[in-house]
Amino acid sequence: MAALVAELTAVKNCLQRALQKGVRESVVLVFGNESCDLDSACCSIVYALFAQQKRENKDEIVAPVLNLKREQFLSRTEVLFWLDRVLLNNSGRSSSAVYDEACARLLDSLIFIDDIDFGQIDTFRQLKVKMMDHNRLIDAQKFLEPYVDEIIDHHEVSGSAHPWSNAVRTEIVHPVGSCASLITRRLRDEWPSMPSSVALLLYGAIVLDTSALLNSNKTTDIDVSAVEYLESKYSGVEGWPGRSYTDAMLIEAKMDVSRMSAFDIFGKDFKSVPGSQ
Ligand SMILES: [Mn+2]
Repeated sequence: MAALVAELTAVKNCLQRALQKGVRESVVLVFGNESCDLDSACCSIVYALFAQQKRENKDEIVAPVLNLKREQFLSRTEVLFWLDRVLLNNSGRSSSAVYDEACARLLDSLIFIDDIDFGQIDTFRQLKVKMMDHNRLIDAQKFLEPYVDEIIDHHEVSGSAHPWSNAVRTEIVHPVGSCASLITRRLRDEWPSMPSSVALLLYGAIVLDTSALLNSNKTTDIDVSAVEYLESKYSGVEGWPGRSYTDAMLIEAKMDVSRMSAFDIFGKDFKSVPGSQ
């Protein structure tokens, strides 16, 4: 499973080279929303890996972007826990132990918003932005609007006018418990061979967002189909955790604030996207 970390690291290195040397590359950035909850983080990573597989131009760099600053990420305890468990196969560690040195490689492989010098994007041959788990750019990222070419989201579209042109491919379905359910629905047809670790990233996000499909206020048929599909295809894979165990682990990890500073705790639930979850 660590193969995915190597893949993410390679993509990040390519992006950094392009940014530092002003190489005229074609770049696709796959953003989650700025809460960087488990849903956003997993959708961003999984969809970037998918788009990378499917790209026609093999020189194109497709990179997931975790939409918060690197220093803030340690407060997303359940995200770090899940990435550590799934991508580094650390099923034995308790959530409070995931901040040790073994995580350094994982953190190094991830791209955060402050890793990108947006002053350099004019040097790219082409830039495309894909928005996962949000459908409206925050003010600080409005400059990305001309580059947006795809949106997959489960939030309600606020405001009367749809801000996106017809050129933007949108799949905005509300209500759905988790954006990861929409991604699963898409990949079921378009990437049926996705590795089990990719499937598990999506599974954790859906299970946490819907309380293992038991939260009737959030769970929809799309979430149920997604979970049932993932379980039917992957639950026989070694290390695949059961539905309720997955939920319990993620809740425990989310509650684990033992390594967080007061600033992180204060900021943990801050979101400025209306309706983000
Ligand atoms: Mn979401």
